[in-house]
Amino acid sequence: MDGRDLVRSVRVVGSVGAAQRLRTVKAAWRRRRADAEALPPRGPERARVPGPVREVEPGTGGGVIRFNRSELRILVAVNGAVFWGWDGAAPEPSYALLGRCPEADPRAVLEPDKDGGWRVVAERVTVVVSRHGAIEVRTPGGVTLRRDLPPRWWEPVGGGAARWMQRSEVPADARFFGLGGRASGPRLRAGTYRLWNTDPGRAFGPGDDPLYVTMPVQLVVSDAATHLVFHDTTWDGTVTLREGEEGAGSGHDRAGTSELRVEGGPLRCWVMVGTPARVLLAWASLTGAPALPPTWALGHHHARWGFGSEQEVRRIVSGYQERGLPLDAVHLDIDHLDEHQVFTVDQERFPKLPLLAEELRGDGIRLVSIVDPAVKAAEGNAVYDGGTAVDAFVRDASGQLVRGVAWPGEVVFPDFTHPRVREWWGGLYEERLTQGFSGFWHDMNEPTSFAAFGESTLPRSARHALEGRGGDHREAHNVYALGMARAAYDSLRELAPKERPFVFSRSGWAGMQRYGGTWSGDVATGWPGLRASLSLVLGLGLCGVPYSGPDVGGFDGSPSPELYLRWLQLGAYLPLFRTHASLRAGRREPWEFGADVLEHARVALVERRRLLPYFVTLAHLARRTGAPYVRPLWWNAPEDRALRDCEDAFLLGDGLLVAPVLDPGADRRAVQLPRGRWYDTVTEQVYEGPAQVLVDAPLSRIPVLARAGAVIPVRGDDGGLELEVWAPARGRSGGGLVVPDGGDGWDEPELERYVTRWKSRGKRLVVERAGEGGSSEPPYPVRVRGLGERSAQM
Ligand code: NBV
Repeated sequence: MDGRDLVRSVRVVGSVGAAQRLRTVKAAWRRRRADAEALPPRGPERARVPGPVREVEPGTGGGVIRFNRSELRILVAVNGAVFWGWDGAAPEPSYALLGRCPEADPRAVLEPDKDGGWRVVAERVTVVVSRHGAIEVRTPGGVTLRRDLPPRWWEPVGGGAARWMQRSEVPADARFFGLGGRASGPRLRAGTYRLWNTDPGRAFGPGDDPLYVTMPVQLVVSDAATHLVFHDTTWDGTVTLREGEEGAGSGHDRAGTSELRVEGGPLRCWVMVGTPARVLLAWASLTGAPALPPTWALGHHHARWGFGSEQEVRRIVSGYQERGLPLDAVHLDIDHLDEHQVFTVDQERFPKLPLLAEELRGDGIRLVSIVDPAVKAAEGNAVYDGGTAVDAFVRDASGQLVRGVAWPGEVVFPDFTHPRVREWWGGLYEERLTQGFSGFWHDMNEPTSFAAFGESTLPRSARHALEGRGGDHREAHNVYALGMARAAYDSLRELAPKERPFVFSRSGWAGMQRYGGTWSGDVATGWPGLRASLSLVLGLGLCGVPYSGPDVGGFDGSPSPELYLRWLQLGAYLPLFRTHASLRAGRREPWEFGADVLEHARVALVERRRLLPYFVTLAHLARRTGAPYVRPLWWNAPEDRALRDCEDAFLLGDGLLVAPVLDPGADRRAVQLPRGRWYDTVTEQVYEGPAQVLVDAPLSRIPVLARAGAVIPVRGDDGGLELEVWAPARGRSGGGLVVPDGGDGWDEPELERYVTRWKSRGKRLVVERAGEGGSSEPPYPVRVRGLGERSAQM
């Protein structure tokens, strides 16, 4: 920590000193008391299972199967997804779907199965329901992908929310992914994962769970097929996973299991079956297309808690400019606010913010503002007064405002599950736009309320509108941030209609991609934190949230020069590429780690800028298809078990394979290659997959391989678009998609398709644009690489 940081942190610690500590003690007691009064401990409960089947009522796309003690509604939708809900639960209302429930597929019919069971046969999946309510999901070829045992409910005898449990079996070879952002993945090993958005309260590593974004979304990959299952309930719960074991041909396989226990809410789920790409497409069609970030948001961002003044922001920006290092956005944290109050500016330290924003914009750099949901509970604070006027803040069961503690001191929390509150809150972003901000960074929205003991969030008994249905925080907690993101996104579309909103949010839930992305949160500085960064991005992508990235360098402490560099090199290939650190952390500017690191960091930053058109293309493809930019290696070959178990490398789109260095002291690393020919993009050395190869990884770069035949749009030296083409193997062809940058508005650029193939018996490589009226010359300069064909000595 240097002198400046020390002074700043002393100032903050001083201000969160004794008074704040006392508030957190009081708030914790208040929380405990409120819950004890409004949510008495569970008394005697009655267990229930569906019992035997009684009657069946076929309907379009499925029907209703009545059991003695429950009824099951099944629906096959036109996008191939299957829905079922127990106790008659329907797909809507749903925060994940938001009115997007697809139509029923009239071709799917409910018909009798053997042993008194029933089945629905659809194009891509068959669902078989046994006479006691076990449900099997099978491929059209008849392989079972998932078997849900009959569920079990526990109902309080005196009434109230029923808890429930659903146990499922998956094939012995299956691997689990998803459940939101998990630090210990992307492959989720045996363990219990909680479904409750949580601020861990300190910098986290791979052992910390849950984190800020949890989702009841599992992606299960097995030899027979991939399936995604989404249990559409926002309530607190746990998922206990255990991978299966194969009996090495002995016929004694042990199935993998997943046991979901939820504290209340409907027991209903969606299942999608197919290839990973098909499944993610169906998921995006169900929960909404990922928002397209503005182009500048695909560049490099520099953030810092504790810039502390306009001068410091200028100093950092000049530092980048003087050294010729690309920079596209600067983020201002809570230290630019007036006493940490949301939608204010500290006029002493940031007296001319709009001017600063304008100057930066002139240099192609955008300003992003942090936005916390907690509002200082003080009359005279305009946001508090405005919110009070529209009755915006969360109340307890007796109708009193719920008071918590956050950075500004005693605070209240807007209820984002009320449309009126969202509208009011959304309007507040106008002030931010006037200050010159172009993007919004939602923090502390799990929501977090500091507490000396117990959970750091609102009382579970706190009341929420839940779109008019009414309920408490147990149901609203996990969708709190989703509502905040929706409020911001919807309003920004009106306030600044010419630009696509840029909103990213620490917490969220299924469907959050509609409004933007997320970031790692406070990932701990250290090699395990670096690994966790990749786990989060991959896992979130498989839950339909393609835009995310870590705090490059880690949130706390001081990374070694090597760790900082390796983090920056990884970050350069992730969708959100942002350097950020805590108030008390050491420096994070590329020039603070010595001359060598600066030069290597420059290479990474310049390469990111060169790849910007590729990122733009991937962002468009994510929006149109649901496919994440960053994909696990098994994306196109889920049946390849070696790839399925590989967690330290990823595909960036179809064309590149990135193998970050995640361990100290490495100057080469093993890379598991998918099938086909791959080129090291720096040495052009050729590798043939499937294979595990050893690749050079000097400090100056991490290995990035290009798929033979790939067409990658890059930024040429003149700033225009160029096509980088990696020669297909002789006799083979290749290609790639390009979506040109249509600016930051709402224009829909056309998707361009390029093909590469050998002609004249392997003497000439042609690159053509494929169109409806035949092929044509590409309208951009083309650079072919990999023609030297240097094979690796293996
Ligand atoms: O606003 C301060 C920090 C922010 O820098 C960080 O990125 C968030 O994850 N914020 C958390 C609140 C304080 C954490 C100790």
